[in-house]
Amino acid sequence: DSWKYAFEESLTEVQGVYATKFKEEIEKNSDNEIQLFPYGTLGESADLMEQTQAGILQFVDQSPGFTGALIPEAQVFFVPYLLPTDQKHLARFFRESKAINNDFKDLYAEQGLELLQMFPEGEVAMTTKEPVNSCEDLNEVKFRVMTNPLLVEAYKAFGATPTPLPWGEVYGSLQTNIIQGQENPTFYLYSTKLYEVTDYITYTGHSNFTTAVMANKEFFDGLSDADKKIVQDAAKAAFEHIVVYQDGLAQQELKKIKETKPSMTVTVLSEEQRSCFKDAAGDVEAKFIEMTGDRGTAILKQFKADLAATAQ
Ligand code: 6CS
Repeated sequence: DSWKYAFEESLTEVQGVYATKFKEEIEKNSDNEIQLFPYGTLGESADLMEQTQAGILQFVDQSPGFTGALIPEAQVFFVPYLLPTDQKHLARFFRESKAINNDFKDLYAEQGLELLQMFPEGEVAMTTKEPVNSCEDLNEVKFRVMTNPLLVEAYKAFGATPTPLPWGEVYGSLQTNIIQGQENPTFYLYSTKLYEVTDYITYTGHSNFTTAVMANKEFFDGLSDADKKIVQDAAKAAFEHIVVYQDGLAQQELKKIKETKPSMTVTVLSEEQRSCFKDAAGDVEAKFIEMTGDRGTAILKQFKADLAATAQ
């Protein structure tokens, strides 16, 4: 059969590297064929999700940043400082976490989606037009976030004026000064040329970009057991592939940004400078619980237990 797989990035960005490996594995191990649809071919992230739920697409990569309204618990990724910055710890967490591999699977299933894999895309950095050395510097800054209610709350707690926008509007809105800041992992700042429309990169350590690959559940449930296993194994193989692929990627891409735009100011905030961002985390966590009730509380608890269990 021929299956369609859409994602939110280009073929050479992390989601594209994942999708390419997934396709290779499927095609190597079965007679099925995967057709890849990178960002821009089928619409914004929300459009891809609609098409997947309608069964037009068989596979989709949608980041929790855009899944918040559909699955409120998926907003847990936006509680600041919940995820570690250490890549090895993150990989172990995504590989072994019960919250990720069991609990979230059930929540996605309720929405007609078979969750295949969640994976990290790197520490998120803020890029802005003015320097950011503390929360005060975000005062009056219209800061673009993905369309996720908890991310809006996080940036409110950081002191900014959060502006939720789909990805396609970010570059132009920075260019025309409708927004003055946004956050994304380092590789993406380079690949999408965000450095052209912002002058400061700031690392606060508050978040790691997470994404999720899933299948239309009706389609997945209709597969033979052998095909189900091929799909699941391909998702795992692609995970291990992008973990290795991302080793050193952020440093490498940051170097390219500095070479291309020597005037770019890059700052890693000190512990002291981070304190107001860290202080905001408690409020955001409380908001998460307010938004998601008992189910969110249970996920958060499991998440923390899994993070502790995979710490070394
Ligand atoms: O900020 C965004 O909207 C985008 N960022 C990444 C790293 N991937 C896709 C997403 O649409």
